[in-house]
Amino acid sequence: MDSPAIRDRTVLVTGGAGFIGSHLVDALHPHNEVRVLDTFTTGDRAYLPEGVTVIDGDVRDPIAVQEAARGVDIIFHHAALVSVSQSVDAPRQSNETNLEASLLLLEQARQEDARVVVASSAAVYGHPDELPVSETARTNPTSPYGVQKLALDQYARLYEELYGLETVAFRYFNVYGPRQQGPYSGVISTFLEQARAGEPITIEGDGQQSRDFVHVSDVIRANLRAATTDAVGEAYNIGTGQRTTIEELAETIRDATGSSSPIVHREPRPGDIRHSGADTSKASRDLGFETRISLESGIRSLVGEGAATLPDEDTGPVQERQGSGSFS
Ligand code: UD2
Repeated sequence: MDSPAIRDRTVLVTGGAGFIGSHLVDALHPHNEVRVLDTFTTGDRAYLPEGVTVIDGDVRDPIAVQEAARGVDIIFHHAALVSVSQSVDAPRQSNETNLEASLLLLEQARQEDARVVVASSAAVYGHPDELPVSETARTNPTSPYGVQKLALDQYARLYEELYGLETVAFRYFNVYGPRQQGPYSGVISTFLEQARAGEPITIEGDGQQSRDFVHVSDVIRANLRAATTDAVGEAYNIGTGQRTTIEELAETIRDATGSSSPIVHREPRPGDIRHSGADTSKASRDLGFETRISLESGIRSLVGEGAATLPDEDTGPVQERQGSGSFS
């Protein structure tokens, strides 16, 4: 899947200094006028290339959103409180950012007649009834985060139906890659950190639970597709279709790093989803979405981060800034 060129557009990336958002900014810059709206709470200015317009503000703030969205052609909405457990502890707080602010943004997009690509989540499915899970499967979120993402995903569809706003919702499975860091960053970055430090790699539960790990560069290509597709008003699974158990992942990471860390088990995470895997045939059919980065090559490139180009990669220049991957 070659990424269609997006050029000479005015683009807003909310959460543009964060993990997925900052890679998207790299892919869009410098051929477009790129704006970033970010609070820099978890995002990092060092990820942003020169020439990008930065609005240091909150997506809940109508003034900041108005300023950021003025005159834009496309909005990629990645600003969110991404922690599922935080949403369980403080549902209203995460609802404000994940849902209410998203509605504000959709309203602003109507004013500007801008296309909007929103970040939904595999969390909308909860414990899937069957695997791989397709977009027509029952949605049954098990956390406030999942409820918020489901509502956003449905609002995106409804805004297309009711108001003719061009929207696309992506239900991300487990995204990983360079720049994923911090306490809510996900199992791959946690295991990598543990393996590098020679500390025990901590599997929660028996390790037989499985996930569909998709590399952020594949996620970026999907976003670029969404910017130009005619298939709007739809939600799409974004994953690889391949499931990996957490135990296999721990072993792969230990081998790739050459670490002698022991693999240990601790208590399972309360409410953990047992298996998660995407049926990506809809995204493949409508968007021409195909993943390029296998989990093995994605992990290898993370282990050699900063040095290597991704083995399967064929687009874009090598980015030189801090923590950058090599794709665009
Ligand atoms: C992912 C998303 C989340 C939401 C959810 C929907 C990430 C980082 N999070 O949560 O935002 O969309 O999917 O279902 O992508 N684990 C260990 N040891 C560790 C850390 C994790 O064994 O040190 C296990 C954990 O118990 C779980 C699996 O690894 O079974 C994946 O955990 P995660 O936090 O990376 O992601 P997940 O699937 O809970």
